[in-house]
Amino acid sequence: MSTPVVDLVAPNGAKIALPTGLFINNEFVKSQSDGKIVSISPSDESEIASVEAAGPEDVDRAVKAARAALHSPEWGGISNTERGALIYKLADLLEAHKDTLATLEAWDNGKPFSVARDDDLGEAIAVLRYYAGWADKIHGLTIPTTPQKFAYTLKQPIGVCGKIIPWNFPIMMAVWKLGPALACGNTIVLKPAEQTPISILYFATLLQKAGFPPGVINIINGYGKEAGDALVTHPDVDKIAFTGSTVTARYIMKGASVNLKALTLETGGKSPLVIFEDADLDQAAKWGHLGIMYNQGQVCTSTSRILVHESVYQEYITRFKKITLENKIGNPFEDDTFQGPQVTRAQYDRILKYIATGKSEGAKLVTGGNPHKNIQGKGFYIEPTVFCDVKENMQIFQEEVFGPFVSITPFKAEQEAINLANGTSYGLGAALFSKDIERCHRVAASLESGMVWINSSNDSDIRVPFGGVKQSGVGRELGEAGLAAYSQTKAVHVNLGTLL
Ligand code: TXE
Repeated sequence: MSTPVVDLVAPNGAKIALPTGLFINNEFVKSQSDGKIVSISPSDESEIASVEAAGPEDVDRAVKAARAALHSPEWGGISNTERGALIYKLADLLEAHKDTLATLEAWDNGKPFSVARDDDLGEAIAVLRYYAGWADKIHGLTIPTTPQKFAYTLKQPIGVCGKIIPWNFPIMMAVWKLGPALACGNTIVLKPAEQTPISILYFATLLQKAGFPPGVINIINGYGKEAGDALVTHPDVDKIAFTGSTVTARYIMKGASVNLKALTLETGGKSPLVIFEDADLDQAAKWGHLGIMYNQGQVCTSTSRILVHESVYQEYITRFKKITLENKIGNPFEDDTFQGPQVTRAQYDRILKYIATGKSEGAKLVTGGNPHKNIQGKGFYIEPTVFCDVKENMQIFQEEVFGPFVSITPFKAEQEAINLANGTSYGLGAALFSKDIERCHRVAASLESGMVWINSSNDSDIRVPFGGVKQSGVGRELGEAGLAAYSQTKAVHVNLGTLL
């Protein structure tokens, strides 16, 4: 049964016709379990729209559609170049509909509209074009063995890929996972986060327009414990790619064991930023601020622990605080807003709890530490919060807060800084500032993380692998490495003359 399209008028005046159904087989359909998700604006806590939420029967329907599409003549039977052309087409459509997608993103996520349009959508478009270009450059090898044998490998799709994404970059996370999977010829069932269900529905209309055959990409909004769990444990899903919390990743690993699914997991972090005594302090303060406060602090790679050499410690704190106080907190649709509200009340409450923990653990509050009062007195706004004198054994040093919240800790020597940087269960990103090139490379090699930024922070690039070590994840996304997660290698042995 088809589902209603709602006519929305966004806070910036944009009029948007939004489908509300589950997107299965290129149609918007009703949930068989009658599930619903109500999307809430974090800026003023008003209701935006009610959309369908999938139950296990809907997940099964979407998986069947993806399975049927996998070897269909329209998808499995076309050339890699044609698949690339479809992905290019999708990128062009995203570009043409950038403002609408950014409006929906800012509305239910709370991020500034300009960030959604220029950064999230800009990157999503670039990722699609990057992987579209790869589509017909993925190939196996011939392998010399003996004169009696010809051996070669084929790169084949993994199959039906379940994708579970978070709410901090809804469209961008979807595209990070769709781009390489499509380039390798897989089919997809994507479950967005329940906190941000609307931009992805508009995105689904573009999949129809781009001309992807039915069943190749299915998008089912739903709750983690229902739709997410049903996808993870479904026996006909070949792979799960997940971005979210480490706790959920553990459930996923267990659930996926039912049929030994392939896994890519990108989880949390508590990434360090180390500032040595010879650093350019001005640069270190600017990058350090952006590295944690960008996107309301809701970035898995945020450099949320700043470690500063004692000789420049006070000066660094002064400069960091100054930048923090200069940035505007407020309405995501105002041009000069740097920080919008946190995504949900749950995240807002969680951050306030960590602020209370920081105070009770004896860390020194430099600035912030309270809800931010906006004009209407509504919305999930928090003052950017800086704690200094944070000790390694404190909870706020060890646990991911995922908000505009940073801890600053002094150190005396290089090895102490490395030990502190490596002193958590996470290993996603790390950054360091120094003018000593030898030290930069030495320390980069010693940091337990999947990525290191030297003299910057969170300066990732779609052509470079992204992912973590330790409890920050399994596998890599982006770049050529991101393709490895979406094809499997088949070895073919051809007997050229050994008679039995
Ligand atoms: O994450 P969840 P939440 C971290 C961050 C944040 C915390 C909690 O610290 O404060 O996680 O956020 C789906 N089976 N990150 O609760 O639960 C869920 O529906 C299958 C870091 O939002 O991990 C959503 O689609 N799926 C992070 C996705 O998992 C399940 C981004 C993420 O939700 C499931 C987000 C289940 N049992 C949060 N339970 C990053 N790495 O960028 C939930 N889900």
